[in-house]
Amino acid sequence: MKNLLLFADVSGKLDPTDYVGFTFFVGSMAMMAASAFFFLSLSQFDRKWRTSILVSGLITFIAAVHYFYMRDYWFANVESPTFFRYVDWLLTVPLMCVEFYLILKVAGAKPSLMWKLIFASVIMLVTGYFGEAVYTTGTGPAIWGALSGAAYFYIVYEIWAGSAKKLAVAAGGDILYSHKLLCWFVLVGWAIYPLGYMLGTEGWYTSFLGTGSVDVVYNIADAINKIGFGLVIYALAVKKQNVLS
Ligand SMILES: *C/C=C(C)/C=C/C=C(C)/C=C/C1=C(C)CCCC1(C)C
Repeated sequence: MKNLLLFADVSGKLDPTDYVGFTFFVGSMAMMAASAFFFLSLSQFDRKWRTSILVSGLITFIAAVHYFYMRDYWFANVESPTFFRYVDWLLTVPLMCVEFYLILKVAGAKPSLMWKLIFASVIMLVTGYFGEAVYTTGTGPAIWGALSGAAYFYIVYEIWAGSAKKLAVAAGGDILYSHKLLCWFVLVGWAIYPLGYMLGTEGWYTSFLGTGSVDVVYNIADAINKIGFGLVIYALAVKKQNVLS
């Protein structure tokens, strides 16, 4: 029962200084609320935009379910739920890549663009998992983190300057504007994760921040990126729809 109590540590006591538990709790609520918002707004969009909004809702919904698990895991073990974390990312980050493709489809984006981004995101996350959960000693975290970072920079390059950028410029107007916003999310919002990774790597900064600090960073980043990303898509769909009606 004790892991059903809010902010309870292993002994079952309420702990108001458990910031990790608190951000897991708030995170799960925020993801649920965002999912309800996106799903309930679906019917007001025409078919062209419905898929994008649906994907926004799926991203926050998948995250919400994982947050419920991660929150319980944290309260039961007072340990980072790294495995659930990466399963969540492995499902939601590729969906964020799909969002880029969906909004650029009007400019002629081909599925190959989507697969390129998805492939790079999977490499980024699998190598990141190796560095965070498998090869956690010696040079392991640095090497796997660097590989993960290379895949991350590839995504950044592709959307900021590569073929995705060209399609966005060709589409112009609201699409270009929203694409730019999503690019900023990837450049700034996603950059929070490697910082969390470094904070969580044993022997780097854990001595002065303690265990769990990595989860606070990841939880804040997830809320910004998943919900913010979805809202950019939502705002774009609303703008486009008004133009049509
Ligand atoms: C909703 C979840 C999102 C947007 C997660 C994004 C995760 C990353 C951009 C993670 C990147 C990493 C690196 C670039 C290097 C270190 C290892 C990672 C996996 C933390």
